[in-house]
Amino acid sequence: MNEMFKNIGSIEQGIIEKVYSDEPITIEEGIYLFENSDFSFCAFLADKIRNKKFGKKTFYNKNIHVEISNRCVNKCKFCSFYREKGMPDCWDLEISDVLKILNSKKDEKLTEIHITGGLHPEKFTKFYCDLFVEIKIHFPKIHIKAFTAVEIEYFAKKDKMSITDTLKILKDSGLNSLAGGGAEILDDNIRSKICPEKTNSETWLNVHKTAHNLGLSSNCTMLYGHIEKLEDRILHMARIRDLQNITGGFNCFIPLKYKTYGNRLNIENEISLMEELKTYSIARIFLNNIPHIKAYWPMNGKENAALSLSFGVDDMDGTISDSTKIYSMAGSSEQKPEMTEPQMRNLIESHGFQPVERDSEYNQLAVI
Ligand code: V47
Repeated sequence: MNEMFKNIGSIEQGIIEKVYSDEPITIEEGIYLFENSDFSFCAFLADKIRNKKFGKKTFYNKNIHVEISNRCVNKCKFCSFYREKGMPDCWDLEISDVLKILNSKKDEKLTEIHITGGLHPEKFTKFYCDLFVEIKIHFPKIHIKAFTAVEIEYFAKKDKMSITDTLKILKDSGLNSLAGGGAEILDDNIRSKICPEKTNSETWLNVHKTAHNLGLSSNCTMLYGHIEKLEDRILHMARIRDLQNITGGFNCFIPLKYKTYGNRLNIENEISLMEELKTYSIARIFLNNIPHIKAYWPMNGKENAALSLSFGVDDMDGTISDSTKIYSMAGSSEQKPEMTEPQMRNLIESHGFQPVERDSEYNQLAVI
């Protein structure tokens, strides 16, 4: 046991013992970390876990995020992104537009396209199948990570299909994995206040379970720093940890700090950087069965994302290629989110870590 922890209480002792022997901490211990533990205690343990798993390695990929449309039938109160048809900043890409974007980035040798958007009132599953088929015809090697559980449920309802069949036909058309959004906080009371029309918690989990059973891996997120209590963050992570124990299909967990600009949730202040870093640390400690913790830099900024590498984070998402607007429209400091590969590597190195290019399933592509 580390000398540093000689004079601490018995709850902390119990947590340390579990962390050192790779055992999950309990929900009560997780809540205790948020409510009672020092920032430095959480940071120390999260860094220990990160170091044991990956040393200084920090993963990134060469990717592009394409938001195919910002039309959406849901009106989530935290969302700054959706627009009605005809509004000046409403967009609606066609398949040819997506191919044009990919062609314009040919020199960047992208390995992944991340596709999401709103719940489009007029498009059906077939449109997205055709999109995937066309992408794979022109870019056969690119990994298609697309859609959240919320979109999958919407497509299934629109086309009167089961979740399983919807996922199967998308997979047969080229879908390789699911994105982690739409989880928000997996508590239906909180959801009724911040996103009343959205997929409920059980369905969100069930879509991921079904995807994992079909051989599609996925990510998971947590939108925090709004009306939820600290314990809700742990209860959210516990539901994810439980599903991961069954399927093992989640690749990474992405905490997304609520951004206040341009939406209707009416919360004045964003949580502090300290709280953000403590949340990353506790996620790393609590989610002992999720391989990676990702800092999504278009949301919290390059420097803060790089700082989080010392607080349990080991993944920086990717180079992004300036095509995502969810966070610039919500007031992020990154108004044109794009990094070249050398810039990404420099950022990671300048914080004392070792950049490692990965593919979408976290296989290492190159190490220097
Ligand atoms: O589901 C929306 C969140 C998510 C705001 O899977 C907001 O690799 C903060 O899920 N403040 C979409 N957050 C983005 C997402 C994502 C991003 C990067 C990588 C991956 C992945 C997934 O963004 C939404 C919602 O939880 N969000 N509005 C806001 N104002």
